[in-house]
Amino acid sequence: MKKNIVIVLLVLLALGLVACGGGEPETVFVEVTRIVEVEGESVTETVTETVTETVVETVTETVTEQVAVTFAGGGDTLAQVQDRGVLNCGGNANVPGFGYLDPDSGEFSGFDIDFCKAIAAAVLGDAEAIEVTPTTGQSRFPTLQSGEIDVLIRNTTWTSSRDTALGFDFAPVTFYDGQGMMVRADSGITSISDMDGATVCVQSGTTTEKNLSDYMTALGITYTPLVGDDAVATRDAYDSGACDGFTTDKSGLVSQLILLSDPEGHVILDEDMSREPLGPLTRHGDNNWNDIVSWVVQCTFNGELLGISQENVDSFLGSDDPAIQNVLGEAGDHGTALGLSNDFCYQVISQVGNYADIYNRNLGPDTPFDLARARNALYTDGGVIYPIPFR
Ligand SMILES: N[C@@H](CCC(=O)N[C@@H](CS)C(=O)NCC(=O)O)C(=O)O
Repeated sequence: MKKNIVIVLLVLLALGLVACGGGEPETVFVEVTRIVEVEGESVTETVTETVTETVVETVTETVTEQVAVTFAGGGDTLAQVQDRGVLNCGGNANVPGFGYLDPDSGEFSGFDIDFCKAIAAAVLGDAEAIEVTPTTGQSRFPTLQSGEIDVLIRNTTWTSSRDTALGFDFAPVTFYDGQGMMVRADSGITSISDMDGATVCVQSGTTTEKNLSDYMTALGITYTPLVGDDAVATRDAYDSGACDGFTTDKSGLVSQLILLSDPEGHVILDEDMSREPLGPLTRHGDNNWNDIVSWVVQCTFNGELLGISQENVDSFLGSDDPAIQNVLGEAGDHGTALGLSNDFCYQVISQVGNYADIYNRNLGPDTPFDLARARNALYTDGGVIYPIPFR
């Protein structure tokens, strides 16, 4: 029987949010609107934690609720971080290569975690002065809104609603991604158009859910979503055979693949179902803090372009090249303009590395992922990473 479920989550910040520029935390109301369209057979759909409804015929229903969220406002995040002596990053615990909590060591590692370390190196002079709060697709935005973390760096797609209504500002994209589909190698599925009637495992609170619906609708095929609350639940459902396909960002699929019980038995289809520009984000209301996060990312890009790596950075000190002097803080006031020391980018590169160092350490040929740079190569190598000049 034909069944389509489309869940659209619109989060609109109510009055008062725009006025949040000060340092004092305040409570605002977030209006959550979910539109559920169900066609066909009887379906029981949990719309929120507290609302369960049974739908027998085709309906379009809007459930609106007011959720109290403490919005930390803008404030002076730099001063707070420096007073605290620790950078609070929102991260991911379940995506090896990007953000992963090793259950044995209790340590976080990955590409996104390294950008958290890079900010700590720039702001505190110590890449290890970080505290990572693991977040799921659902929990990440309230965690940033409430001020529990200073920055969210966790495979999060830059979208217009997150950049506006949700009250965030993005820093430059650190990883250009696209949504993909994983299937069993022996399934005979070679493209998503072969998946009519399939069950697809997908995680809640993500761009992934909506993209899946849009993509399947455009192909004119039906499917049943099996929605997991976090990466582990979603992966486990697929691994147990409950779904024919598993969809998320391709970076996430590459990462989850190595955690399946039989990694060899699965393939990621070539198709890109969406654009997923992933990057760090900060709260509205603190432009300087967003500039700091942005210029830490730009520092890693510029380092790669100029050939300044973690290994050789000291050999560039005292260079005659103005571009290198500006990046390393030997010319210009690029650090003090941000409230940092002028050598902040030297600290980033020497303690954490340039973009290529970070990419290769976590995702490169010597890792289980061996992810080609592709779009994430510098523009000089055919990619779209285009460093903004320190000038
Ligand atoms: N980039 C997408 C998807 C991000 C996402 O949350 N992906 C999942 C699947 S890989 C994840 O990271 N889950 C980790 C967790 O819930 O622990 C977005 O920003 O909505």
